[in-house]
Amino acid sequence: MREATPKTVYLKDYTPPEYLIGQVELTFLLDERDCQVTSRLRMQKNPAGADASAPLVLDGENLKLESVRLAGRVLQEDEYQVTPESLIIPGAPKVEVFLLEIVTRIDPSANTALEGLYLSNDMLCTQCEAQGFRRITYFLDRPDVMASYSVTLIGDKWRFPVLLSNGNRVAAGQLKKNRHWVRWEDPHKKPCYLFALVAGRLECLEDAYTTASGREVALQIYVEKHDIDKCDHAMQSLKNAMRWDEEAFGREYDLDLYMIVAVSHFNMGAMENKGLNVFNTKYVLARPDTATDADYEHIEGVIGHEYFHNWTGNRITCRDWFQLSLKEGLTVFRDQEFTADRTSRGVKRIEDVNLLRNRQFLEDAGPLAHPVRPESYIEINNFYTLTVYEKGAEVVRMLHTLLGKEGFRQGTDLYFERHDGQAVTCDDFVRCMEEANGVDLALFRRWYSQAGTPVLRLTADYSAADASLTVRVKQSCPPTPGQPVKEPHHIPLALGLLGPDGADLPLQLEGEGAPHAATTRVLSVTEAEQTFRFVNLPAKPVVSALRGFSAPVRLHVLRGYDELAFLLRHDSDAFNRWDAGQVLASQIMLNLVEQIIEGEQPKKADPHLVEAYRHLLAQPWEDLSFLSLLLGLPSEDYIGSLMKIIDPDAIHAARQLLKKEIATALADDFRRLYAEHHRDESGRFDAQAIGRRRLKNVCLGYLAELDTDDTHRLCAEQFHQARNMTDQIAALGCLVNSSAAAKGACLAEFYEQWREEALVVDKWFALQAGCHLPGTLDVARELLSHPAFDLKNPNRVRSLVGAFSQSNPVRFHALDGSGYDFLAEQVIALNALNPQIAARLLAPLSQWRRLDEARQRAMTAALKRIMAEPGVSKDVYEVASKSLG
Ligand code: B3K
Ligand code: ZN
Repeated sequence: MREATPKTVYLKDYTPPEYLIGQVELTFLLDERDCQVTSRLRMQKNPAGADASAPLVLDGENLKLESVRLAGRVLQEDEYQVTPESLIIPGAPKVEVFLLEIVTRIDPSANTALEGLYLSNDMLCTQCEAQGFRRITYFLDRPDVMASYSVTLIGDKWRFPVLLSNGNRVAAGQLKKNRHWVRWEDPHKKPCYLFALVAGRLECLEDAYTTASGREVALQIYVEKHDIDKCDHAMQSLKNAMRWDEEAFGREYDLDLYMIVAVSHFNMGAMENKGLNVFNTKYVLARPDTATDADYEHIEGVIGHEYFHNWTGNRITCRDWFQLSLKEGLTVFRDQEFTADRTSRGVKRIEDVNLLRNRQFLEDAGPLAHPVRPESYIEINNFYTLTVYEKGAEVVRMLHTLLGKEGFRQGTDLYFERHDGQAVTCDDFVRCMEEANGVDLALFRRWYSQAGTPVLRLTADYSAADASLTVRVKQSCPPTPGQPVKEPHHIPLALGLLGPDGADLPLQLEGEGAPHAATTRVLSVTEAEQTFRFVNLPAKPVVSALRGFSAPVRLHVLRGYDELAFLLRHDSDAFNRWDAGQVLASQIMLNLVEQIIEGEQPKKADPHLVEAYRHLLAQPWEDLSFLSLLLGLPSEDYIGSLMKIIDPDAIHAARQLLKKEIATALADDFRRLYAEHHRDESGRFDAQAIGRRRLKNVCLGYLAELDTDDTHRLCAEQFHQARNMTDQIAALGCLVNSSAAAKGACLAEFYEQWREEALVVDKWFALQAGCHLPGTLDVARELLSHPAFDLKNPNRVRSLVGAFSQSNPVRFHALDGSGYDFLAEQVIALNALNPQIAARLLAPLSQWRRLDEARQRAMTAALKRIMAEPGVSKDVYEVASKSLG
């Protein structure tokens, strides 16, 4: 147990900084174990500070302080105070500008938390967001302190031939004892969380980009030597992103150089440091034989995301960390739009909503729920959440929906013009949207302050007598921690009406002279209950509501199987078409779940889904990726989220039964489509080839459910013949989850083939940990002692422990609690090494209230065991204590 309860930080306590830093000069004497950092800060008291007599308090953690010099004079030890988290200088000048020089030493090799300066393989690199800079030197480590930086890196020429930092490389030279130095200057003022340095033996892929206004930008991707053949896709993605931001948002890049470095040890996906992005290798490296189509798409998305931060995050940053969604929600929205424009808009929307509903909705319904703009935190790293990122992006998307494309662009233009170079708030962003469009978004702002997923209930009554349809909408929002009562949200409800032939009908509201120009219109729902009356409808229409998932809400519309099948067949809105299939499948599965819970052994599911799929498979299709999604069943987690008390065993059994039934009934169709689309197009990444692979592998997935010698052969054949990772891993996944005798041999073969490719080895771990068959926990435990397992590498931890606890509900929730024990043990081991990753891994245990009593006991016991650990980090403490409630 911790000795003291860690401190909570509140948004309401925000005050401007007491001191400002104008210029920063940093000199690093680089060494893996003993790195000396000299920091020269030009500072002054902030006239806007709240306390004229406040001492200078600099943040710092895990630093060895060597000396402090103020205005040229070395301070004596009684002139400053050092605490575990700060350096306090009471005598700092109150009026004039002064120079503060601090020398500290750090040990990057001991830094397993991967925050601050650390060692990844043999490379030195940094991660400063949110509060890692204070592990490099004493500083005002907060985003509203923006300074210009000059950085000199000094290191051994052999160990660190490449020396990188933010901005432009302005000077370099040789030193004695085989050392050299490089100086970097960043002309743009920035908060310290955007500082970066990288030093190591790296190879570089170079290219160039000419901006819309004709400036030349050098592009460089740095990787370890053996990875240089896997950078082409990342480079192309970067150029695509740069062009897209010019076209879609009118934003150009602002330095002469853009660098990306890929590192193997990284807590998150990537980091947008000014001019020097540091990336998890997972989001850079790709070759057709090592990366799947999904990997390729994610790489382009993340490269885009970090690039887009240059304007939404770097040029305009956050005033404080409560405003994190200002940059993250907006930038996720931007990367979603980028991918939508580059691939298929409908498919991208479905994938994004799937993530939101499967994961963010759970967060919003549990003890860790928080608003998009949180009001308090213990550890800010715990708030890089699906709510801040994905729901935050939905909030931005709703503004886009309400204001229209043009209005939204006027809002962002004003935002960039007004706030360039500033550290601002979510409210500043909304104000730009309001002012550019002459609208009042007072109610809309509740999306930033209220947690929880609103529920929208919709009923529609048709009157043949006056050819009208009355649509009634009721909204509510469940209580969340600290917010027992909610005000209504401003919900953009995009809606269409389908006629009996499935075609869209003209939309005319009562009182309007003519129908609306478009067949989808956005209704503004702002009250707890509202009614909309559509007229001129000679026959009863079917309502297609929340088209494109126009708001992050749970929609309830009472519909029969026939109406859902009708929408799945006809809706012109890609998202709603898919969603009708999801609702149909969910209802059928929930029915099976109920029967199983009541002790009946259902043999058959309702035939509506099979028939709907049969119809889909008989159609000609342009977008095969879309068809693949239409054929996908809702996840076990999603079905669980629809139940009062989750029964993981019954859900799994029901889903398996339905899958097998579909496979049996439609085996001929799946075989035919498989044969039609199975061809070698390795290395082709156009929409058609990707669509064919996707559909072919969905067919293979269903066929594998039959679990016969014949299907085992088919999978093994694909596995052995595949020349691209999409096909190889899909086939291996089928084998691992089957009874095929060959699966052990195939797994071993795969490992031998790819043992040198860390990212592929991650897939090998994840596949085994995600296997839904009994015995998986034993396999996972054994894999902990596999020579390739490494608790210090977050990707590896996620691929084993994360895959087991987050993608394998039936084994994780084993009734005897063994899955929870496994997770608790790993969280405890990680707590000492990497608290950020430990806290993230532990989140599934927060869902304990949704399960039955026996599981509740086991889950809370696991949480208590974690809390009782001596030395529990504040990251883990916050998640575990809030989970227990
Ligand atoms: N801004 C970084 C996240 C840093 C996480 C710190 N715990 C990645 C991104 O969202 O682009
Ligand atoms: Zn981001």
